[in-house]
Amino acid sequence: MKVVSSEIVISAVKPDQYPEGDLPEFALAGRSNVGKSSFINKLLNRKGLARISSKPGKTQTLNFYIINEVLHFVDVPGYGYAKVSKSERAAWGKMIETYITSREQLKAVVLIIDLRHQPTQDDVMMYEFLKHYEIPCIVIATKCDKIPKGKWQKHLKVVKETLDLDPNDQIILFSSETGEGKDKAWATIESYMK
Ligand SMILES: Nc1nc2c(ncn2[C@@H]2O[C@H](COP(=O)(O)OP(=O)(O)OP(=O)(O)O)[C@@H](O)[C@H]2O)c(=O)[nH]1
Ligand SMILES: [Mg+2]
Repeated sequence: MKVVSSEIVISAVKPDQYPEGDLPEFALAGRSNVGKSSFINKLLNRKGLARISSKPGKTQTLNFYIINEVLHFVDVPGYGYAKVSKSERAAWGKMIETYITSREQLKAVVLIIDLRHQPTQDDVMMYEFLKHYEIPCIVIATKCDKIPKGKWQKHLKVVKETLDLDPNDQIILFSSETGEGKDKAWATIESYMK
């Protein structure tokens, strides 16, 4: 997709704040600090639209972005950040669950995984949660710039096996640094818009 416009619509914490209308929507999920906001910025060719931080836990609300007036991206707070209280974690769980299970416009979740490491228990739980609710999933194996190209396939295999990836779900090698996988990510997202 050639992006000609992108802007934030709203930072929401509850359903009555979600944007109205029926634009197809794609939500970003993944561990805190894995690169969800960087993925959005790379796809939109915008350096600072989605907030990025060296500190985990930067994104704390559901941030809705509108692209070319035809679709929404939703930046979701990351999971697995240790310095979060039990009550904050429960509030996060509730917010995500409400969004994912009730949002009819949600076409697919873009699950961001760090290609360098085996997916964590939280990653596996998130993937199983999505499969339980029959939400299509696009897995983005990011930070591939940190791994020599000759090892990409080996790492990809570990990610697929650990998640027990559904053959219907795409997995894409990606880097927000180099732009690797950007065209494939867009093509896959567009295939879910129809
Ligand atoms: N080398 C490399 N670094 C990346 C990549 N993607 C993200 N980063 C870095 O990883 C850190 C976290 O990126 P964010 O995009 O803020 O991560 P996030 O998942 O949105 O984090 P939270 O909002 O805290 O959940 C930043 O320092 C980014 O520059 C990538 O593809 N390659
Ligand atoms: Mg973020």
